[in-house]
Amino acid sequence: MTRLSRAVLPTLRGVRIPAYDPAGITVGIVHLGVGAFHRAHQAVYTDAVLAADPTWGISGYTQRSAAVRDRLAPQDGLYTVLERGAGAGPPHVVGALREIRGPEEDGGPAARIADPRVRLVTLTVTEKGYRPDAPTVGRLVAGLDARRRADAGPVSVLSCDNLPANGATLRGLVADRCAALPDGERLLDWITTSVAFPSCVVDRIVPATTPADLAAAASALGVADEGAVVAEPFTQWVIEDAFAAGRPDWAATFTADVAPYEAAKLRLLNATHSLLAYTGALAGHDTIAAAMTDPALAETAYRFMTEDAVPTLTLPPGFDLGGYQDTILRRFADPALGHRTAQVAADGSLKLPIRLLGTARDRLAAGATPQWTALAVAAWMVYVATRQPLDDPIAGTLAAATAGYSTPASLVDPLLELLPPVPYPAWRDMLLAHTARLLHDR
Ligand code: CS2
Repeated sequence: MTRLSRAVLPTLRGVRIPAYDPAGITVGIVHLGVGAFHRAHQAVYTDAVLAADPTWGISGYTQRSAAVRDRLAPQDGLYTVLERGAGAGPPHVVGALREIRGPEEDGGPAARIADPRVRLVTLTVTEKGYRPDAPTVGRLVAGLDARRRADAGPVSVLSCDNLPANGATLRGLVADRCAALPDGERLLDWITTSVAFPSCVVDRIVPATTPADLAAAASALGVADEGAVVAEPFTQWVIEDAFAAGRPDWAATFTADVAPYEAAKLRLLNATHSLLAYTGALAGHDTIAAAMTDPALAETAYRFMTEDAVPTLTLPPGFDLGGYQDTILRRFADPALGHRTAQVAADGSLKLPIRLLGTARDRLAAGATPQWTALAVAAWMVYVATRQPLDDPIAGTLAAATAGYSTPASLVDPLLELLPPVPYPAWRDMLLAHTARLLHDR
């Protein structure tokens, strides 16, 4: 079958194609981590501005394997976003990704970051990418150093991952890395005056692409697309408008402070997602939508949000909380996406502290009993003990900690040691009660 490429664009029918000639676009953004999420989120927002401003093309670097490059390079970087679920639009071919390279190809992203035409570096490297031993920050710092030496001017670095204060967090990691370098002080001075780290909140559910999705793309397009991604119709991006060298005119929400949006998204959407992933998987559900068909789990999700998470939030003025919660539950329940519980359950050791433990601490400090939060963490504990091999950067440590558990305490206590502290005796008691019940029900 013919492959998607610039040459076949004019022959495609019933498909949205770029409103510009991809060959006429120059690179203004370097992106680290060209996974499905980037391709269905930031690249789509950028695609929409390129007809009016062709200077914001994306140069993408994969962070681990070069598989995405191998799939996109023969297609001139083009790929399709297939929307699934209520309100889905037609297949959409995106042309924003103008270059795609493996992590260390041509010396890695440093030379590109040092190009004066580049004014923005964006990242989607997941929670794992911000671990102190992860290569991402080193690559970014090398790029910023190359840019300073080249006198290429100010630049912004925009983290698009699900972390609290993602901009400030990344700035802190960059500063730590600079402090460990021989010439780091000069570099840090330059970064302080020339590099902005705005925060942002990203939202779109993008499951891992399956062979069946690629087959669906081929039949929709009439040509093969090895880079297609599947996404829900919903998409949202709230961005702190604090850039150092301009930015694309994305159809996003720009605001002075993203913190209230970020807490709502992490503590309502992502936390409930994790709750459903672990409780759903333990109940034998393969997908989040299947878990939502179980009335007890759907009610758990609703009560977790309402009773535990919402009281901890300070919402932006005029924020429609009821609508936000309903939309989340509706998105999770849409059976068209096939988002796997195992995918959301991955990397729990990094996700739980961000999504659930803040809510636990805030509620316990207020004298409340965050039962549903405890259920989510207990379900993770039972999942860790019973679903080997785990997909988690500390899988080995988790397996060793839970090997040979025989009682709730022998499961809960070693795992509590591996999480940031929630220093309230009631917390451990709740976890013991929930794990006892979950182990009994298995
Ligand atoms: C999910 C997120 O995989 C996960 O952990 O909770 O990827 C979620 O789908 C997105 O944040 C939605 O915006």
